[in-house]
Amino acid sequence: MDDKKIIFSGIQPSGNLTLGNYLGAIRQWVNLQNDYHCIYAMMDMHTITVRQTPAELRRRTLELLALYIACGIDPEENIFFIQSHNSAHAELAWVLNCYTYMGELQRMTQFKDKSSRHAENINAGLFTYPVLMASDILLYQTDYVPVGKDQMQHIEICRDIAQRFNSIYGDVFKIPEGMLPKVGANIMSLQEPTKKMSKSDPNPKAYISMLDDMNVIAKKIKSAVTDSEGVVEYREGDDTKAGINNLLSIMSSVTGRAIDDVANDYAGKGYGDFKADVAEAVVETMRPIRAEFDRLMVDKKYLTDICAKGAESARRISGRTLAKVYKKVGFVI
Ligand code: ATP
Ligand code: LTN
Repeated sequence: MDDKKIIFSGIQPSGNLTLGNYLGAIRQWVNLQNDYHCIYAMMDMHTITVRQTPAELRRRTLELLALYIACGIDPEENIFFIQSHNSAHAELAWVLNCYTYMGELQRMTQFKDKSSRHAENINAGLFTYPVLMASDILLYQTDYVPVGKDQMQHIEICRDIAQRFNSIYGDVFKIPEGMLPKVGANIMSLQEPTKKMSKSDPNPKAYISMLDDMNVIAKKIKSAVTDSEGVVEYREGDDTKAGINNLLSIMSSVTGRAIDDVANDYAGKGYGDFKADVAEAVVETMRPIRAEFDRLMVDKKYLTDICAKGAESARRISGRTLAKVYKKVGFVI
């Protein structure tokens, strides 16, 4: 083994990926592939914490893989697999459930948020979701977990669980660190810009799906909620500017230019000009990804072969950690 560090991350195939998922997560993965050993999963087991339509879940899982590849993550250089293809995740999650406190899980923002949105189905899986996520990460002796800001609380609890386990049994798990993008870590809803852009938002105008038609993308950006001040200026923490702050972050993130630089271009101009330019920049970023995605989706076998090969590597790497855990807790192996 060389001394490259290990990266692990994943996304739930719970809906069409949004611009938030792309700018907050996937795009930084593309830049990591040369310098790290990268493992990315389609997190189907997490997805069923909220009710899914089985045929859709199956379709979206492969679409997610096609999107990873279309965004520029090379399947020859990185490991891609479907979480449910490696039973070690469920096995380690059971063990770690016994090393996680109810009180810790009750504090999780995502749990509070999802249980209020799905009040009819507050299931135990939703509650222990962070434990499965900790298992995902810890099984691979991960160094860094590139995610958007909303997931940092889950990384923290993962570190706490790992440290607790290590303090009892010695150095079993590597303690992972979260990795945030410099811009784009927190893309907000286009309709309620104080809330994060989310692929499961019931209002499709609130998010840009990576599978939206180009004219739909442009329309959604042009109808994004802003304010009545008419000044294109970034004001951190000012909720009345949340819409413009968000569009500036998006523009800065897709063009690679500093936020202030972008804002300077619009001194004395109105929101109409600004929104039209943001729309064009986003459309031009999405267009080639969409074309590549359409091409990849035609060849299902290519995609399922990648999953099969990935699952084999994932099982091999994670098997070592799971065996060590079983031995430490006293299971006969
Ligand atoms: P859901 O609405 O189903 O909870 P989601 O859109 O929040 O889904 P996830 O699957 O939870 O998406 O997230 C996948 C990755 O994308 C994570 O790393 C997450 O931090 C990142 N991400 C999600 N939404 C945003 C956002 N609005 N801005 C930046 N990053 C985001
Ligand atoms: N909870 C994450 C998805 C996820 C994940 C992971 C991300 C599940 N397991 C392990 C990084 C590492 C989410 O909702 N974005």
